[in-house]
Amino acid sequence: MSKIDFTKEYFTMKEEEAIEYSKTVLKFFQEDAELTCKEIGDGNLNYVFRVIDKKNNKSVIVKQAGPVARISDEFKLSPDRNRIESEILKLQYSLAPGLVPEVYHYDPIMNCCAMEDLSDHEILRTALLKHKSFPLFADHITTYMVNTLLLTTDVVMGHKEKKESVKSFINPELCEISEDLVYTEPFFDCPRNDIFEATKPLAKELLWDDKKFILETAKLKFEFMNNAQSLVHGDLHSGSVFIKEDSTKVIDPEFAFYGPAGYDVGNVVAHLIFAMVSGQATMEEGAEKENYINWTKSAIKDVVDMFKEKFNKLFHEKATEKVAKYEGFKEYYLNSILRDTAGVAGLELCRRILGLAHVKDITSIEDKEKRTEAEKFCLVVGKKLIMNREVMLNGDSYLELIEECKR
Ligand code: SR1
Ligand code: MG
Repeated sequence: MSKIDFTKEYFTMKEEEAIEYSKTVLKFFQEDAELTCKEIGDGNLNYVFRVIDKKNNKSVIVKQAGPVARISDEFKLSPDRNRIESEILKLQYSLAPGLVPEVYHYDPIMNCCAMEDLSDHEILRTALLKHKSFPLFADHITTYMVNTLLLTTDVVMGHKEKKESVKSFINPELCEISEDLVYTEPFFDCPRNDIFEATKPLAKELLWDDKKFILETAKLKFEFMNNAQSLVHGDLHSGSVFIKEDSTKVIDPEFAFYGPAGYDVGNVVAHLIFAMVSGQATMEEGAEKENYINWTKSAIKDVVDMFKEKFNKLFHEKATEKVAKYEGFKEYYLNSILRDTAGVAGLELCRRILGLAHVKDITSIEDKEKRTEAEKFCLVVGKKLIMNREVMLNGDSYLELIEECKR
């Protein structure tokens, strides 16, 4: 019997309590286990405990949602997001086998879940900061995206069942964060923005003062809020991916909701662009740099092209909706996802430079001039992607746009 009562009232756990929880509630370990625990969360919102039994070589992850975000207690968030995350992980585990960790347990009182420990993997962003490349990443992540996105649309699902799913994954608080931090605040001089001093004049001249551009960000915001197309991950950046050479696992879908499928694809593309920009700014000239930059570019191209190819195939195999099979519909539908992909990639590139939540790829560039140059490049590429989103229909169009922005 535990001295701590985990069944009555929610409280935020410390490492010792996570050990006790794993023993008495999860009953995950053997009697003779020698347990240690470390809080390893490095995201903006939650607490992540890794509990290890060295003696029997077993481990588990306990992830708990706190009542406020770690990045700032301005964000008061319902810990129910942990339910959304657990349910979605379970659903995605069946839609995209092998590409999502296994969830063992969800606890609606402690607002935590227990899942497979992936400590033989590494967070993709951390690996990219060490300039490691992953030739299978584009293949894995496009399988994950096509399966989780297309199989949750009205093209495939029964429409009543899909509407039930939309209801159960309604996620207003986390969506509000994205509506504010991705779609609104970066595009005016908002007090909550966190802008590198040398970048601010360009933000004003290139983005804030351009009314045509600002209008496009508004259109994209309404697309995000009103297009309940697919069950999206909602925060698919390189910190939400665990990776090793031959395996990719997508974690952290707490921002998930029914939104535009291109939201996920655009995030993946944007964070590969951040990795490329970071490598350009920080690596010494030579073969290692050339290989790494070439890999980031091929990954950008492959993500778009493989997504298209697999989407077309799965659509053909799984579409159930009669009208979705009319000639020309698949092309129309896929092109609208590609348009959203480019728009979201552009927004993400701008918001991680100007808004509240940054990315290490850029903030770890120590040389001030190089960081300013990198930030400006992201803004220029971001704006172009948003303004040209209708014609960003294949991987090469991304590489061409990136090259144009270098000139
Ligand atoms: C208050 S949360 C800030 C950011 O962290 C998350 O990972 C999302 O990207 C969010 O926008
Ligand atoms: Mg996260």
